[in-house]
Amino acid sequence: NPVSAAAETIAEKVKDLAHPGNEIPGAPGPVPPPVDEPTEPTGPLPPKPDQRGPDTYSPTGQPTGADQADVAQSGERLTTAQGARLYDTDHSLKAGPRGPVLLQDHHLREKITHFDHERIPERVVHARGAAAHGVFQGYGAAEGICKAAFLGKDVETPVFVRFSTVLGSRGSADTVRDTRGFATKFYTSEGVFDLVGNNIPVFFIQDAIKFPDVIHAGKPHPDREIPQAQSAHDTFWDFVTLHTEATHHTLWNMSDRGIPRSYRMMEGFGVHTFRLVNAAGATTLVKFHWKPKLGVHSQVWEEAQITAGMDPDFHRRDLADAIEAGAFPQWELGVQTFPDTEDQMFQGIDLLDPTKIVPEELAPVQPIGLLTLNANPSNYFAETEQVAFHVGHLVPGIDVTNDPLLQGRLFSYVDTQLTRLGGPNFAQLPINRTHAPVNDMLRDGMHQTAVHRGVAPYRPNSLDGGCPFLAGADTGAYIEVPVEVPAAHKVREAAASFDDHYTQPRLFWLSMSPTEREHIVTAYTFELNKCYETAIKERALRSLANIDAELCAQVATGLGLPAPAATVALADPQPSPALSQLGGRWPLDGRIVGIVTAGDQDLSGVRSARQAVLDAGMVPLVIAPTGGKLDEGGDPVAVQRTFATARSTEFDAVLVAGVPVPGADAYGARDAKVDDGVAVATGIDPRVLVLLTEAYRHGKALGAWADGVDALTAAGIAPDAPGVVAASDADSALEGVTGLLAQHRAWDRFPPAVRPAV
Ligand code: HDD
Repeated sequence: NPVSAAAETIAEKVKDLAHPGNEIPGAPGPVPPPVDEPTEPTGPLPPKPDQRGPDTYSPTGQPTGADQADVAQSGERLTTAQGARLYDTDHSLKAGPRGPVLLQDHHLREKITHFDHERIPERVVHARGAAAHGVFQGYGAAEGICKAAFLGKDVETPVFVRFSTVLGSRGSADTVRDTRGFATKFYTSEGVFDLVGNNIPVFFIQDAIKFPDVIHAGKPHPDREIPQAQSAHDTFWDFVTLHTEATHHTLWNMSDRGIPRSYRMMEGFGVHTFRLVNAAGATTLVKFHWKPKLGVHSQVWEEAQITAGMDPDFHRRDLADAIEAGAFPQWELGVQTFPDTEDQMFQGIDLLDPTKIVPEELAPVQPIGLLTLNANPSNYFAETEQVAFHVGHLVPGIDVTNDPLLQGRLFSYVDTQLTRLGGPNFAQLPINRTHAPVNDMLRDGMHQTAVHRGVAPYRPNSLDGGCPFLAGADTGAYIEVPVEVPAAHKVREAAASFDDHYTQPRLFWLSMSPTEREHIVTAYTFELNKCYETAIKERALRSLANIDAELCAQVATGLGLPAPAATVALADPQPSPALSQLGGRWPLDGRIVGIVTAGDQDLSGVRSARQAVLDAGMVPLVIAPTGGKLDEGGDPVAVQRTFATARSTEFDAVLVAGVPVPGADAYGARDAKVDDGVAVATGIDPRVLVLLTEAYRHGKALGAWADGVDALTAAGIAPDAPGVVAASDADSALEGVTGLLAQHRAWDRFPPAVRPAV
């Protein structure tokens, strides 16, 4: 009987699967006895392709690997999504050349339908970003306090870093005044570790429950949806003056930290205190810092505003250009360490309060590894847009603390990504895939790309050989530190130590140089003058009075309002010199030097300056009246910018090549058409005058040789003014400028040269 023969075969096949309830009804032969639940492998396991981890396959089902390009466009012929080759993608299928389009055109419908769905929701915060691939190399210095494998000596870990602004939407400008995100994904051998930080070490709020409030206040007004990517409006200042805990972060935003020169020149901070665990189980509290090798540098406010119009992609371009040119940006990862005491305080500073820093002079930042960004993304959407960071992505050796802001973040990230990335399987997207083997029991859901095999995605099981098994501490499991939870009542309260909102803002203010203070005054004055409500300006002044009387008085003058007295006793904190950006000399990698020339005069000087700039690891951009090439005896010099496309804000320093005497047709002069007094008098193209005066106003190093000095003079810049090098030849002009550039700006031009009329 064929039925009982088939049953016999099946029974034969399952006889080794010792599982009660597996009996085939009516099947002959004895059913094997049940065994105990397995707890470890009983022998070598058969290979299980479904457990190789989703990173082993590309979304198109191709095995991935270093030699396997994970790209759709690798084939020679255009196809549909189903792989059918196409002979035309430019014409819809029509009933005759002038006839109606036919609904049956699958390619037309597929192409347009897919396009219609190309956009996904942008991030609710940090929508505007730029990213790069790189490598992190551990120094081994942290091994005594942290068992994470990627911190081991010379261990190299691939990373992906995304920088961002916070408030603006995806298409907003890069150089707005804002906090910058600095999020790093480490693809470690023990799983993904994300360090999701900012370029400012404190946060606006102490409890995550207020996050929607602060973001609603900072985003454009709900009625007109303006202003875009700015904090200079009533709702932002309404919130930060009503929540005095926001004073510290706001002060950092109003300082030069709010307008970085480049992503490559920003510090990064983990903000919260984290808990590290070593191999013996001992714990240490730490704060993470990223220290840029190029130093911390900023734009000046007017420069940032002009850049937002002239080149809204300034930071994105700067990062990509530097990496493409081989000027790989680097940061050292460092930690400030604190004993893991019961109260989690350090010298009176509450380590669980995210509005507080620990000055570096009290707890030095100890370097534990080096980050190098060395490759640009190949596809913005697939990588920069789809990357999903999460403060909860931790590896053994790194644990969280009870900081209430951090605790709320632990919930928010996956939650927002479920919507943004359209379902629960975004960990399978190539950019999010861990490089460690994956053995989860997460199944199905929207956009599932793994082809899981086996029948038992649950444990314990006896059908898939009992796999997977649990790991212990000795086999690399993530073990939460069993920190004692003090007996307490349920409350909606913060610790009393969270109440001091002014000592640290005062510490920051007192640590600033006079120039940086000037910039802070200008920033508050600008932003508050953009508010309409007098009550908000007055409240802001009351808050400033509690930081410093001079700061308050200067801003009050600019607002045309009386300066109020402080309502708290001003603290007397020790200033922290590490907070100031001024001082020091820094590498010049990737700095942009504009070389202005009126045409083909002194081309040998231009050539030599260009070469010297390149030799110094910087980028020379030749600026001439028109594009094309400047020729003089067969060795042409390419022009990168014309007088119409160049704006001072693009350059870190400007050199002016030797030109004919004033009054001649120098610099593409338009003296006949311009009725500006200076331009008419000198014959210098007015756009060159704007370029030079702006560069001067923004504290940039300026150099000129031979009669190029006349162009400076025509712009009202004395050859012996601070930060100006008037030389006889190109080489000495560049040498002087390089020396100035190492300090980032000609600081002695500020103040009072750019002191605004507040
Ligand atoms: Fe956040 C994104 C950094 C508080 C909720 N956050 C996001 C990004 C950075 C930070 C850098 C962009 C990551 C990327 O490039 O994809 N966030 C911070 C820091 C905070 C902070 C340093 C305080 C110390 N964040 C914070 C709180 C909440 C969130 C308190 C919610 C309670 N953050 C989010 C989010 C985002 C996000 C809504 C938006 C997009 C995303 O996560 O994937 O979940």
